[in-house]
This record gives sequence, C-alpha cells and structure tokens, in this order.
Amino acid sequence: MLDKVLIANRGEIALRILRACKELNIKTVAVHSKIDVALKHVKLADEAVCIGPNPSPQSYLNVPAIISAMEITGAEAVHPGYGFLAENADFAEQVENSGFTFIGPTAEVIRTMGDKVAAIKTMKAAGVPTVPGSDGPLSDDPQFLKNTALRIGYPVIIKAAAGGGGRGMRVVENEQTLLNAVSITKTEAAAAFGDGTVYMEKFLQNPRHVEVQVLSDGQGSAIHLGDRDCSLQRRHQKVIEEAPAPGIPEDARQAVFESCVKACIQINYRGAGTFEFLYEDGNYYFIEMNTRVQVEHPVSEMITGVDIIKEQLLIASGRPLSFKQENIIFRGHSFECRINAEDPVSFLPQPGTILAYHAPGGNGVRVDSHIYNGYSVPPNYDSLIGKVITYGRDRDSALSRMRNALDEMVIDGIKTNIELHENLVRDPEFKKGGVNIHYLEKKLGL
Ligand code: MV4
Repeated sequence: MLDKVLIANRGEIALRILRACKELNIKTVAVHSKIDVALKHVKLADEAVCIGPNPSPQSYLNVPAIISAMEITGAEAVHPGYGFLAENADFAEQVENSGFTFIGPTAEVIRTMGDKVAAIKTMKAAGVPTVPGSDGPLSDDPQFLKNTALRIGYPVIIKAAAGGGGRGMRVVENEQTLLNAVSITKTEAAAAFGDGTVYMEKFLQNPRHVEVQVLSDGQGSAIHLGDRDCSLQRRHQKVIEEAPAPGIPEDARQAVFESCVKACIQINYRGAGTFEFLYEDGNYYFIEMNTRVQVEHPVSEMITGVDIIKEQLLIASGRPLSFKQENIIFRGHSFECRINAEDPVSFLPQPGTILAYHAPGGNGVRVDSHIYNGYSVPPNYDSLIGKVITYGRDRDSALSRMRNALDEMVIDGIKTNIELHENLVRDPEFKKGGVNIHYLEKKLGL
C-alpha cells in the first residue's frame, strides 16, 4: 500500500482525496498557493507545502514546485484530482521519471486520449460505437473535404483533435460554408492548442450527454460502474448530473457498458476513467475519454457503494481489482447539484467571504464541500464551492431529497446558484427525465 500521497489540487476534491487517504491509513501532503493556506484539507493534512503565489500557473500548474514538494516530504505518489495537471501527459511522465507514482493511467494513454483523433480510432478499433466521421485528420484537399461531408451527410461538425470539452468546434450546415469553416477551425486550433489538426463528424442535433464510469487495474481486469446523465449544462459547464441515465433501453445500455470494459482491457487502461457518449434516438456515439476522476463521480459511488477515489489509490498501489462485475450491485438513483459562487443572472464568479453556512443533511444526503463559516472564496480559481449529492431508492425519492436539501442549505455573504438549482429540480421536463444538452440553455433564454 502507498505510504504517503501528495494531493496536487485544491478545494472540495482535495478534501475528498484526503478523506480517502485517511481511510486507507495513507499519510497526506497538501500543496497550496499562498491564499489557499486557509483551505480545510491543508489544515487536516499531515504536512502542507506552499508551492507558489495565487495564480494557478505559478502554483497548481507549477510542475517543478510540485515534484520538489514530493522530494522534500518523501511522498511516493501524487493524486492530481480533476482539472489542473490531471490530464497532462508531460506531468505524468515527469512524475514517473522522477521515481514517483502518478495516480492515473500511463503518460502514453493520457497522450492518446488527449488526441481526440487517436482516441476515437482506438475506441472504434475496440468495438466502442463512434460518430460517423472522417475517421482521421482532415487534409486541405477541397475535393476530399466535400466528399467526406457528403458521405457523412450535413450538418457536420469540425473539431480540433487537441480540443475537447467544447473547445475548438464549428458546425457546418452545407457545402457553401465547408471549406471556410475547416480553414478557420484549423487556424484557431493551431493558435489555441499549438496543433491545427481537425476532424469531421456528423453533427447530432439533440443528443443527451451520457457517460460511463470505469475502473481498470492495468493487470487484465476492468469493470464499469454504470452510466451518468450530464445533459443539464450551460456553456459546457455541467450543472446537475444523475446516475443512472434515465429512460435508456436496458439491452443498449448493457452493450455499451461491455464495449467500454472490453476497450479498457484492450488498451491495458489503469485507474478510473470515463467514456463520454452522445446518446440520440436509441444510439450511443463515443466522443471523448477522460483519463481522470470527474467532479460528478459521487453519483456513481452512491448507486454502487464503490469508493472511486479509494479504488484509484488501491490500483496505484499495485493491487488487482478486488471485485468482479457481478459483485457490483446497482441500486437506487442519485443526483448531484454543483454549488457555484456565481452571480445568478450574469453567471460571473462571485468571490468573497462566507458569513454563514448551514449544510443540508439527513438520510440520503451527502455534501462534498470545503467551505466553512468565515472561509473566503478566492478569485483565482474555479467557482465550484461544493456539491450536494442525494440518494434514493428511485429517481423520484432522490429528487425529492434534493429539493429538501437545497431548501435547507444556507450560504450567506456571497452569491451562489442555489436558487437556480431550487428552480431546476422543480422543472416539469427535468422531473420527467431525459432532457437533452440544449434544454438548460433554452430554458435560460440563451
Ligand atoms: C458534438 C455535438 C454534436 N454532434 N459532436 C461539446 C463538448 C464536447 N465534449 C463535444 N461536444 C459536442 N460534440 C457531434 N458530432 C454536440 C456537442 C455539444 C455538447 C456535448 C455534450 C454536452 C454539452 C454539449 C453542448 C453543446 C454541444
């Protein structure tokens, strides 16, 4: 078992990782920026190291500072959480080359999945259903581009291979705008990512975002923890997630789960991962794989009883998976509301000091948050200040518990999106289940 883990993150996920380490009797090292000395996990960790000033490029993205902190404290492994360096293949490589353990897949797998063209090719070869598309990078040949789009059928979408998460994409409705759209997307991708490679897919008009959670030990065993529906989003920021994804025929779901597990074994995937799909008219279309733990992992934990962060630590310790697929019992339903420090109208981040905090509670209510009375939300980072997660034996009871939890919750001193959530969990369409990725933006009149 790992002896000492450095947590290369902040906020709620750093606290989540700290708690999992403590359960496994692993010593913890917190690293933090100057302003983050007041974070809850920094106070609770066995050791804490200030790695730089507040801007993340100089602290949470500062690779030499983080590796130095591992050397100074004698940490064996680093947990990157999500965001920051979590999907940075160069970081994973430097950690391993310095003789430490990166808690996640190999640098090579991170690099492959970071290249969306390579990721799709890999998954298609492993039998995962993909979007009809160019099956490779686009050349500059106008005839090739027109033929490819005609074969796929308009509308098509041009995406940057180095993009992902909604960055560097452009929809093309017809041949008249095709060549220009490809050229602009390439130029933008080269500027934004230093790689102008683009590819083409059929543009799906009204899909849902459904993702599959996997755990794989890199020693021949892999399992899935079911799916999550993350369709309720605004500007590529997820707002509410749930597990399982509601209203999908069971045979199609099981088939896609099996294809993900098979793919993990085929690429010898190590750690926790997520296969992202668009789901439309009964079909799944793979779009990206995330090689990190995700913000919304708790809803999968609630319906399976598996502690995903503990499993990441166990896998990184070299343990083979301790359970088989048939040991995973799916039970009930779970929702997660992301609580952000933001203006309810403009959605702009609202840093400031929390003057009063009352967390919700009760049966089936979980709060993953680092905030406390008197805590100041700094302006330098993401506005996520916590997550309210509920569980129930069915979707209605999990949602009813969420309505009560949100009504109980009080955060004074800063603006938050709690009221938005109180409205959303009473929305008739959301209550029915299965809204698509455009639902929230349409409701908000965007
Ligand atoms: C798409 C799509 C429609 N058709 N690909 C946006 C985020 C990135 N992960 C992929 N995205 C999309 N890819 C095809 N072929 C629509 C989106 C999309 C989206 C996807 C998931 C969740 C929210 C979204 C919001 C707008 C567009």
